[in-house]
Amino acid sequence: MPSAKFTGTRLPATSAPRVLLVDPYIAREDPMERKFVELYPSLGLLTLGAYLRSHGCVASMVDLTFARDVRPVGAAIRSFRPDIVGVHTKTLTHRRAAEIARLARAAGVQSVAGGPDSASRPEFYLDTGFDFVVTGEGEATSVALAQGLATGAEIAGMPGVVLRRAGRTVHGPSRPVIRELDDLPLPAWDLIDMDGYLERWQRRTGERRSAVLTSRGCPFDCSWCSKPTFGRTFRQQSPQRVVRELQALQQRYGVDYVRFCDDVFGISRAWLDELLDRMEAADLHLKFECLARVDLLKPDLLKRMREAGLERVYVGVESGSQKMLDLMNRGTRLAQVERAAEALRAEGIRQFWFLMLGYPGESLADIEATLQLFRRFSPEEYSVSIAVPVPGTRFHEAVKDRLTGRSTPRRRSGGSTLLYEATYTEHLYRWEQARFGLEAALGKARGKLSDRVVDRIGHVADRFHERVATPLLMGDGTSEEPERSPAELPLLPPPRRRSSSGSRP
Ligand code: B12
Ligand code: SF4
Repeated sequence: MPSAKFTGTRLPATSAPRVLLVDPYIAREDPMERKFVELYPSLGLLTLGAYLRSHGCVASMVDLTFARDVRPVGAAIRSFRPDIVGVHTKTLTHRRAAEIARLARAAGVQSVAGGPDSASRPEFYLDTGFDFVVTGEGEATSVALAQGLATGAEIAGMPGVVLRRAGRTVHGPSRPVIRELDDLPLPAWDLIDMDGYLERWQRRTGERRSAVLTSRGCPFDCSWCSKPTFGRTFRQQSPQRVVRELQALQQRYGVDYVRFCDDVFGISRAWLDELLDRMEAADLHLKFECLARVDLLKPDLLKRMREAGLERVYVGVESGSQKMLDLMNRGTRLAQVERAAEALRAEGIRQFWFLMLGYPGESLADIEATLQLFRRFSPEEYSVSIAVPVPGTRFHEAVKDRLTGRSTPRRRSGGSTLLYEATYTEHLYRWEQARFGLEAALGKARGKLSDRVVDRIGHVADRFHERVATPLLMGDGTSEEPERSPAELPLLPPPRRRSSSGSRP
């Protein structure tokens, strides 16, 4: 399957390295999947597959998304006989990844981990049985690794590779990022069961939905955001290249709805205008959704985007308190949130808000401000989670002496596990989450019930919250954190201030 484009040292055809890529995510094991997670294939693995092929390797892939267990990996190792098994990692799937590393080892095949989780903690993955961890962008490193193994070259010290030698962890230097994203081949969709994804979407929504990435990285610097792979670099594909990918998805797979998966979509207005022009000129008639920054969502742009097919926008609102937005180094103003929410409503575009509770420095008054903002704008969809201190972030650095010892959120808790000793108890944050649930339900009930009844229920719930729930759930000896200015709060090396704003993926 090696294709025409090749820039490395070409190996004799017979020795083309064989790489088996694995996505260990099993949807049926994920209780969140039914509620929130929308299924899309891993674009990282599909791009790796295409890149490996175009650089003289033979690539195959096992996507466990629709599987029951890891057995398809064992079968593929036997039939495809790879030289190396490469596993995509997220924290959520770390146990499955370890199981696959063991399977590979038992079959006498070496394994390599790559992706956000192994990039954040390579030692952990080497401990669980992987021979190598690739950090940073994987394209050039996987080709170098596969070719190095095939030719018996020394891997220790190879850029982007972490491994063990005589019990010692050896980190290769970091590899420069790919400057020109247009040089990357289109994702190798044929490596997976695209119809499995598309038919599932069609049954659920009537649309054939797929994901597209137009950029890598994010130049902003929110205190809790982990960016192990791309760091603060930011690179974009050209609008022409994006349209080529959209056309390929439409022509080959009948895709009619696209999720732009960029951390922040359309950071440059000029770029976005050109993309919209080109989508129009290509007569794509696609519907789409994206995640955008609130200060980007200007009324005139939203009108254009809606006319071009925009249906839903994910907005990282996070908090209704300016003090908290500043502590998070979001760079956003509440006034921008309000203007964006109004403009989205005016254009009839669905809004999905991300909200966060439990960030250091947050008082009950700040939570209340967030609830009031939520009440005022009543977004169509939302997710309210308890802040997770991810290793490598300034938030984690600030609370690392106060971690509860739980390593990851319990999935069944729906993003409600408190992983550090915050101002209040986990019960209190869960109660606050429930209040957002009630608020959303009351919002939906308006129109069906009279406003008087809805207001009455809201009023009773507020009284219960103040008089019963809060005193009960504050925890032993925990009292409401006194109001302090952000400068007084115990937050970590002060972030470099930015003039621009950002939002969470
Ligand atoms: C799009 C997206 C989604 C989509 C699609 C998921 C999918 N199937 O990939 C949806 C919305 C479904 C989703 C869901 C979830 N996501 Co998500 N998602 C993203 C997002 C924004 C982009 C992913 C992407 O395409 N990146 C671009 C590609 C090119 O990068 P990449 O995948 O990292 O791959 C490169 C390298 O990492 C490396 N590499 C990757 N794999 C491998 C394997 C090998 C062998 C090698 C050598 C190299 C290698 O090479 C690749 C090319 O350079 C990222 C943030 C981000 N910027 O990456 C979060 C992110 C990956 N998601 C995250 C999370 C937590 C989730 C959920 C668990 C959230 C939830 N609500 O439950 C679920 C898990 C579902 C699942 N299927 O796994 C976290 C993962 C953190 C972690 N440590 O685990 C991220 C990093 C966001 C964050 N900062 O918190 N997600
Ligand atoms: S804007 Fe989004 S991706 Fe960028 S730093 Fe903030 S949360 Fe992370």
